[in-house]
Amino acid sequence: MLRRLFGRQDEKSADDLKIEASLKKTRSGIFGQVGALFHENEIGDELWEELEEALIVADVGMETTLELVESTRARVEREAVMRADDAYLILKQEMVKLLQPDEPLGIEEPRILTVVLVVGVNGSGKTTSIGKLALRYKQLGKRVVLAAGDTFRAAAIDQLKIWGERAEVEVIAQAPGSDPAAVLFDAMRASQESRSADILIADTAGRLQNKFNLMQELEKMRRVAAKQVHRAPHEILLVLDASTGQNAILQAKGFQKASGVTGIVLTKLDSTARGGAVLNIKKQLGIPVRFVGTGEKLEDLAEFDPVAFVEGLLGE
Ligand SMILES: Nc1nc2c(ncn2[C@@H]2O[C@H](COP(=O)(O)OP(=O)(O)OP(=O)(O)O)[C@@H](O)[C@H]2O)c(=O)[nH]1
Ligand SMILES: [Mg+2]
Repeated sequence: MLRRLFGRQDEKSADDLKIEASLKKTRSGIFGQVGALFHENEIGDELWEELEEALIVADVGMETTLELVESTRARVEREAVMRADDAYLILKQEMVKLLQPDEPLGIEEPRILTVVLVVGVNGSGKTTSIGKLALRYKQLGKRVVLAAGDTFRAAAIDQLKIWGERAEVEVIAQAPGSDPAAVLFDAMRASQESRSADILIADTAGRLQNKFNLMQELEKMRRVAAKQVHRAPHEILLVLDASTGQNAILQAKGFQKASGVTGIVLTKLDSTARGGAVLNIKKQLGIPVRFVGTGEKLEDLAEFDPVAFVEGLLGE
């Protein structure tokens, strides 16, 4: 039903199924009770109050919860909806609306070279997600090259090379300790010249959003990229661990300020019951979630889809 309302075919895509499966923990937690609220109650103050409580407990965040409940309630009243089932559908629609990105993802737009910079705190899943993205775009027929911009540890370069081998794409690296901006510069040049790549994805070292010098380093990478290719980096993807809750908002604000962020990769959705935080992230930051990590393997990545996400969260 939700799908039909958004003009979608009834068949679920492979990505939709991954999203649904990775939300199992979240769905069987507090979100499982949201559906029950609508099945057991008539429309009225009690229902709205209980819904508010449930969403706050489910990590949707106070402000986002209040807005979501208010917009649902306003529509129920305006449209003179009488049945709780129909009100439930309106809640789902309001959630989808909240999650809908303002613009489509720009990675596949035709350009000389698309440059994607991947940033985030330590251990959030950057390098893993880059391997997964490489496979995804390779399978879509793009020529993908990876740049080992995490020069902080030798092991980080090796790790990216391993993901490059798995996805069967080339990795351009320099010695540990090299300037990450120089690595990016060289990789961009190489990608344009002999390799004629379509997409260059650059890894970066994990860093805390409040470390000024390290954030300056990202800004330098961005400047260097912009000099080489018009409007590069075209996407700056912030990788957030789905289980970090409220701290994810702080991380996003810090990175947004220092390096700019165009989209979010939300990892480890499979290993947390806190998937509800996605609603809050979009509302508070206005940054769209573009991909979700649904496991540790190469193929465990899904392009984020609001309808599939809401269905995964609440059931159909
Ligand atoms: N379950 C699960 N684990 C994930 C996912 N994405 C990443 N991981 C795990 O998270 C851990 C950290 O992943 P990395 O890719 O090394 O993270 P990173 O951000 O590159 O880390 P640093 O380079 O040290 O900052 C690894 O154990 C990954 O297997 C995911 O979507 N689901
Ligand atoms: Mg890494």
